Amino acid sequence: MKLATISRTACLCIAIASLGCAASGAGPVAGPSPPASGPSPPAPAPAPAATQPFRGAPHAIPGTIEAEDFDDGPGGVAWHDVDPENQGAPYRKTGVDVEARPDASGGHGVGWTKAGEWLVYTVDVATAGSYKLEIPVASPAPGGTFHIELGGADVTGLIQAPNTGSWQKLQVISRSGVKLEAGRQPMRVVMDSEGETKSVADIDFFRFTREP
Ligand SMILES: [Ca+2]
Ligand SMILES: [Ca+2]
Repeated sequence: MKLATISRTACLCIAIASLGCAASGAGPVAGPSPPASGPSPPAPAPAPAATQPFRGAPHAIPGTIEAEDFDDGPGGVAWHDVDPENQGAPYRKTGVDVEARPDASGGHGVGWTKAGEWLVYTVDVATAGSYKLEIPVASPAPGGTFHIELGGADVTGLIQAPNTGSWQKLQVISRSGVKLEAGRQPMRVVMDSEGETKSVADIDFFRFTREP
């Protein structure tokens, strides 16, 4: 029983020492909470997600927009790609698959396109009105579908990539009567479905010319 007594005494001593420590202010002392001075200030609003035109200037319409010259910005903002790697040429450091090809305008195009992917291009439309749109694509079998939005509106409807005979053979597909509003705005190319190739199509550029 003597042991138990000592033990109890030791516990009491430790307890008293702890209290003494807390009371002596040897550590940081939590004082009373300051009186509430009203609601805390609102957190600063996050900056709006924005993209920057590739090479600094928006793409002019009428004009040609290289598929590989999508906006600068992070994934999910300037582009979306289903795999994080660039499967192709080291043209840019993003997840978008850019291919080098000598038959393409600018020596490059976008390839390995998959449903659900999209690309944003800041454009500046000089004049509102009706435009013809031409797009060179390549696909060795019936390809998938995609559409193009300007200022958030679908201006093309679904565009079907044809069988051009080979990944190495570009064929220009076109749309007439594409109605555009004037001014600087985002153009978004959206990959909607894959074809027999398990891809949408290889795409070289988007060319807009004014229609009468
Ligand atoms: Ca990729
Ligand atoms: Ca190109």
